[in-house]
Amino acid sequence: MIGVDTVDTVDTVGIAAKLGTAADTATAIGQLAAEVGLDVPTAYGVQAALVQRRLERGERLVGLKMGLTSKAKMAQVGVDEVIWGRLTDAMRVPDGGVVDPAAYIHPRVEPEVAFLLDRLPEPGEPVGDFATAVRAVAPAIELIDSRYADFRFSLPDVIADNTSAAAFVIGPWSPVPAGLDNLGVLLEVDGRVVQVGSTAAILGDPRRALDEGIRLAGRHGVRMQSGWVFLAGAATAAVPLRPGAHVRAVVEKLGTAALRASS
Ligand code: OOG
Ligand code: MG
Repeated sequence: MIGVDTVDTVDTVGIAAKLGTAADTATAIGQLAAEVGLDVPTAYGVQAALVQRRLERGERLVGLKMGLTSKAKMAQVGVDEVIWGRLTDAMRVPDGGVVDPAAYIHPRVEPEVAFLLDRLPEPGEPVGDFATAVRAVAPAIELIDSRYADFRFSLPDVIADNTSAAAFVIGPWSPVPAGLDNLGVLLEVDGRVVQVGSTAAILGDPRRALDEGIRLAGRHGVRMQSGWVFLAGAATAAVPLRPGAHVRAVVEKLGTAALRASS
């Protein structure tokens, strides 16, 4: 169809409804990008429509998350491009809080570093002074739950699915430390260390994730706001969240974020 843009031929709202229902009913669906001809820009359009459904039922946008900013994550899911997604207030679980694993399809947890955003540069400008752009940093846990069967997806599939975002926990905020680029990261389940990494795994330095987030989200007209949370991406592979599990993410110098799964 000469002259017809994919954006016009793909039913972004219909695809978003499928993904939204999959999440609401904790029922996996098959991958759909290849079948409907979803490219990356259109997939971000589906993501916007998917999150719009949440906003229409009263949720608030509270931040952004980066995905696949570490090699460990890229290797785990077989997609090697940095991606970004949107966070709403309903996804936030208090530190030490409880989640019901049965509310998700195949939940996984991963250790992250969170930033509390302050004064951000104009679109297209580099972050410049990180301590001006970011008010505080914290250890965090992200709970991801791909809506696709077997946690398998292509790049446009995972973008459309809001980069598997499902829930997140932020530990105590600290002032921005001098260096963030080589802090030890542990993920513990029931007191046992299950993943070990370093913040260096996150694009060499998690501060780079913010530059990437501003650049990539800016392409879609999304501008981050003061007071928003920013998840820089997991430093290690994610692990399945089993009923009854006690999960802790420990980041050197920043402390611990914790989560429990009901049984
Ligand atoms: C995609 C989301 C990746 C991260 O921190 O790398 C992500 C997925 O693994 O399902 O959140
Ligand atoms: Mg993540």
